[in-house]
Order: sequence, then structure tokens, then C-alpha cells
Amino acid sequence: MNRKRRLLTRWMPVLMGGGFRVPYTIDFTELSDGALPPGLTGATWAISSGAAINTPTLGNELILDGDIETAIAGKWYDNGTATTFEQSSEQAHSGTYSLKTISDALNEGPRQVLSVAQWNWYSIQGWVWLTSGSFRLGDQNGRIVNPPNVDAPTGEWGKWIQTGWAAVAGNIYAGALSRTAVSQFYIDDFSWKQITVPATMAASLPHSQTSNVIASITATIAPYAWIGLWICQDEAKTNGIMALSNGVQAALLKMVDGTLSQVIVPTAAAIGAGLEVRKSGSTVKLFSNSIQVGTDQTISDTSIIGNTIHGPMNTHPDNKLLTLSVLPN
Ligand SMILES: [Ca+2]
Ligand SMILES: [Ca+2]
Repeated sequence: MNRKRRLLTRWMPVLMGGGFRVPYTIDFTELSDGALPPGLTGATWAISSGAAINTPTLGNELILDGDIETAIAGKWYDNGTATTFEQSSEQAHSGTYSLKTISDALNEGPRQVLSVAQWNWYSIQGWVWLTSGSFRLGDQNGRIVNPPNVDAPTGEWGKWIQTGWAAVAGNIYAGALSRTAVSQFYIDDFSWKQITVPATMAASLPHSQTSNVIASITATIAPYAWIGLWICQDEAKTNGIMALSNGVQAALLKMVDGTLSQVIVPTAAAIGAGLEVRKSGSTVKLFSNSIQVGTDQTISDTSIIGNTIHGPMNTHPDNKLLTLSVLPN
């Protein structure tokens, strides 16, 4: 039996009216390139090289002159008193220029001030060339979940990506700052765009027959971009529970009538063997690498607990979703 026939016979018993019936497991590593399998819908999703990839539609660019190809005055500001802070052609990730910093104290380097709204999600990307010393990325005032300090290799362009949500509204400082007093680094192609939660989701159709499920994923994550799954969602994608990992942290969120809140705040947790959420009645448990994250949670919102749509979510195309499983609990 050829590969395609084998997959079809595995799936047909669980397909109900064009969708999946619990229990089901999808192994994306066995699927051919192309659209998601029948039963999963997501316009920005595709199978590519043995993984389910989502390239979410993003909002407008919020960074001014992220590619540093025009004069930086009035756009990029030195967070301190760097000895060199200038547009430079010594290195360029794109075009001719990058922004060069030589610091003589901590926390010097380029930044832009952006205003973020509570619960808005953002997709952030940039490139840094470290010549000497060390740097850290941004100073987000805790408003976007902060990644650990990045120890980039020296003498080459290092890519930084991050997705996250603003737990509180206010100003954030997007940029790169010295973490060793005397450091030299260049930044280029910085980007900061809003992302909406529905843009991250794929849906299983039709609805599974139960709201009480053990749902799990395995994934290869590009730190620090969130991937995970949502359960007990409604058709409008305005109510549901989200279990998320960014490779180094796990979190549990819920959305009630379009309003997000954190049920388990981002907590250090390696994804290891996978991410799992278990719901039974109003009790919800989060596991990462088979270890429970936080304590048992009670989610009793009537707009959530009986919903029977479950599916994956992925905030960045560098993340690879390998398997998705939904079992009755
Ligand atoms: Ca200085
Ligand atoms: Ca450039």
C-alpha cells in the first residue's frame, strides 16, 4: 500500500462529515506538503516538510526605519550615552546600513518607544550582529512576556524572534541594549507588528462530541514564539481556553466574550515531550514535558465549558507543529 493510501485508511474512521471525531491523532510528519488535512481548517496554515506551519496575517509595521536605510534621527534613540550611536555601513543584514552602538556603560543602545494595549498580541523580529561584549533585547517593562537574555554568537547576524501579549497597557522600549559596559553591536531589520489571536488558530470541524478532552501537541519551537492549542472554543473564536508554550515557558489563558485573561501566567517549563491540557468539567490542568505546570484551575464560564471545538494554534512560521492529539477525558 502506498504512503497516501495508508494515511487515508488511518484517517477515514475518524472523519465525520468532513471533520474529526474524538479521539484522533494527527502526525503531521507523515503528511505531504500542501493544505491541512480534511477536518482541519486554517487559511494561513500549510503542511511543509513534515510539519504544520502557520504564517499568521500581521498588522502594520510599528517600527520606524527598521531596516536602518534612512537617517535614524527622530526614529531611533540611544537609551543612554553610547560613545558611538550611528547609521553604519560596516555591517548590513539588508541593504547598505545597520545601526551601530559602542557602549561604555550598561543599558546603552537603540530603542523606540511603542505604546501597547492590554491583551494585544505582537510579533517581533530583529537581527543583531555582536562584535564584542553582550547585549539584551529590548526593555519591555514586563508588558510583553520577556525572553531571557540572548547570548548571540559574535561576528555574525543572529536572528531574534518573539511573540507575546501585553499583560498590561503602556509603553515598551523596543531595541537592543548593552549588557556588558563596553559592548559593540549592530542591529538591522527590526519589526514589530500586531497579531490577532484568531490569526493563530486552526479549527477542527465539525465539532468533536465532547468538551472534556486531553489535548496535546508536540512541536519544534523557535524560542520565544508561542505555539499550543485551544480547547472549548466557539465558532466565533471569542470564547475558549488556550494552552501555550514558547519553548522555555508554558501558560494557560482563557478568552471570555473576546476578553483575554491569564489563568496560569507564563511559568518556566521546557516543552520536552510535548504540551498537554486536560479538561474535565470545570477543572483544567496544564502539563509541559509530562510535568504539571501550576495547580489545578477552575474554569466555569458558561460561554466556555460546554464548547466542543478544539484545535492547534501557532503564532510564528518558524515554529513546527509535529503532532496533534485530542482524546476524551
Ligand atoms: Ca555612556
Ligand atoms: Ca539595513
